[in-house]
Amino acid sequence: MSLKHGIAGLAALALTGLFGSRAWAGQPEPWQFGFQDAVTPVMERIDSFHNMLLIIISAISAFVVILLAIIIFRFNAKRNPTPRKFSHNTLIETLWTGIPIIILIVIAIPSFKLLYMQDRTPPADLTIKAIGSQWYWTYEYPDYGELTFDALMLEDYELEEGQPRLLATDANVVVPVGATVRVLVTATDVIHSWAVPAFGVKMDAVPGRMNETWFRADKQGIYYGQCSELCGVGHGFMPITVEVVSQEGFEQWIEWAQEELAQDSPSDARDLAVAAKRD
Ligand SMILES: [Cu+2]
Repeated sequence: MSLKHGIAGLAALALTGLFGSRAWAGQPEPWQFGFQDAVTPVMERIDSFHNMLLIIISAISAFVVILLAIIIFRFNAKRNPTPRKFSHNTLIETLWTGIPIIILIVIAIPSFKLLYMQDRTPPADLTIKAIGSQWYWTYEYPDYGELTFDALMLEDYELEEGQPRLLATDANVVVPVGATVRVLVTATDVIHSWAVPAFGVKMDAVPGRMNETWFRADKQGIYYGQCSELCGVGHGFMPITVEVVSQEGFEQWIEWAQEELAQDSPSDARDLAVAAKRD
């Protein structure tokens, strides 16, 4: 590989890291640099906020390193044997107080806007309830009557072509593309966390408490996430699979799911299923 190609490769890698453009949407990939591709407005803003912070912290680090280098080389005991002994400089002191304040304000404004955007659910087209248990998720679609189902991780031998290991589940959360989805998050036993990186969503699932978050996926596809709060030995094995489909596809799925998935889901059956998976 020539030097020119090497440098071009490095530059491409750096750009991919910064601005993220990858083939496998919705799941991590080997040697991934940066975030997964954003498919919601919230994640897009998280991406650009992250990129802005990266530029600011890189500039600050470079500035400090350059100052240190100047001090080490120009003002060491050999080159500068008799140091001047003044203290206080009004201009410099004003600058080193004022500039950091300005930098913090520049960071705080988009940060608060983003927090507010994540926190306020716009009028929702669909509500989903995600209930974390050791170690699987239960989903309810309260807009569609009794529709409730459990989603357990697929074991290696159950995987079909194209399903990622440790991320695919036996039942997917299905939502229509472009719909504002309110997600109510809670848990039955310990604290879990419902997180999907491509959506910019991560919400704690706390027993006895109902948390709320939202997403609007603007691209069809399958997006994977994982429980993101240490919840016991099965913590790494309770993934989240969200399938974003067309409106017609969603309506068909609802019809199918109401017949196929919405068993009365007694907890005994659920516990048996979990026990069988873990053996
Ligand atoms: Cu968990």
